[in-house]
Amino acid sequence: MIAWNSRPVPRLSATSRSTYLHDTAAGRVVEVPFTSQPGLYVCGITPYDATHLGHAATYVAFDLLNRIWRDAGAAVSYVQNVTDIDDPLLIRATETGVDWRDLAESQTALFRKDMEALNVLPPDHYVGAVESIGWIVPVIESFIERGAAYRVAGTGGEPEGDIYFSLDAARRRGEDAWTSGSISHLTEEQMLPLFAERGGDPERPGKRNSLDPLVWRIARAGEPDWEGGSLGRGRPGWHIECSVIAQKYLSMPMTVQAGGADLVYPHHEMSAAHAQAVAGIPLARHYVHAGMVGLDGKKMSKSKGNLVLVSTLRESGTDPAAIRLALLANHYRRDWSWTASVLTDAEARLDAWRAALDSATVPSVESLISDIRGALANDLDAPGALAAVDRWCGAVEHMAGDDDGARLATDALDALLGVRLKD
Ligand code: 5CA
Ligand code: ZN
Repeated sequence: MIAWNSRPVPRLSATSRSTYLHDTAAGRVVEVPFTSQPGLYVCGITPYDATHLGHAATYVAFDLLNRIWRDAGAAVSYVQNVTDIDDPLLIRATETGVDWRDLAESQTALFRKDMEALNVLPPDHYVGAVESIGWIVPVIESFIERGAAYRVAGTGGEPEGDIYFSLDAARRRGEDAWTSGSISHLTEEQMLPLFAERGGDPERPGKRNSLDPLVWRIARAGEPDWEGGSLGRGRPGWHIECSVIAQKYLSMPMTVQAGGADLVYPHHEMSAAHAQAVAGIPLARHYVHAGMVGLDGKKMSKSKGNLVLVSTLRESGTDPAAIRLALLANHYRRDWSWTASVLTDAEARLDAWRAALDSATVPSVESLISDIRGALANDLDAPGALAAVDRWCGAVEHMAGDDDGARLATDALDALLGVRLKD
């Protein structure tokens, strides 16, 4: 798939340095030493309600990681998927009477525009589930051959041939480090309701373990299906999609697997289990998760009818740089709620920064850059970085003179925070 366009990123002079990130699997902030070619995978959208502010907050958060790695001189490999075939997409298409392909295409197009407006750097590989099916099928075939996956009989109106990954088989092979709470640290009792809520089917008769995830859904009348070799026609499960796409484009283990906290279990744990079963190598060195964004204290979801879309704000004339600043004002790991004042505060801040940067006599830009870098390297502390810019802007003197400093500061805000004061 084609990603979106990147605005040129100003280059600042920099030296390599470590980043500190909260790793969900480790349960604490860990040092991520500098590597010249880090790999980053951020789970992409299921294209049916793009792009709400929760999605946007997650992509802006990991855009900061991409930016600070690049600033430190790394050649980042960034991969993102689009879940362009899955049950929720088909359900929405049926509900709205739209062809699922048109829904996916139009929502992905909208997402691209939103990301570009928010100045989120595009992934190097932007990959759809549909275009990955040819790589996924042989992986599942090899699971079956090695007893890592099994077919379930047709029962209760379901056809025969759905294929599930066997957690118990993985456990017997000693791969349970990746299947039993290694990332989420949940007990099986805690996993069960989450598994059911997040696309799993614990009650499906014939499964060996109720937490086994679907890897291949055999063809059904009225649903799209693809050639599946010895699996039979069908379509892939969700976790195998991200696992295979990540393994195709990134060297394993990748540096950081990222997404919202709703993906810790089962999605990231199962994707990691699949990767371990393929190659005996962990999927990622670190698993990093963004908090959930709500609206006025409630979870933002289509079913509650309380989605705030980036495109709606843009259409009503909101400056995308203000939306980005509003998202950055909340630490990525917190759960927080969008309110009208989050945006008005960001607009006021943007005006203050623009006014300060119009001035010619600015305090030391080196200290500003080092404060922003320091804050971001400390578990992507964007609010800390914004506070440093606020302080610096407060010390600007409004006098005529040489404006090289203002130019450098403007470049630094663009390169490190992705906030463009001028277009
Ligand atoms: N296609 C899958 C990932 S492979 C998916 O979760 N799609 S999504 O459209 O539901 O979400 C896209 C990304 O936004 C995911 O990383 C998800 O964790 C994140 N996300 C979804 N809702 C929120 C929210 N309310 N707050 C923060 N991040 C969110
Ligand atoms: Zn994913």
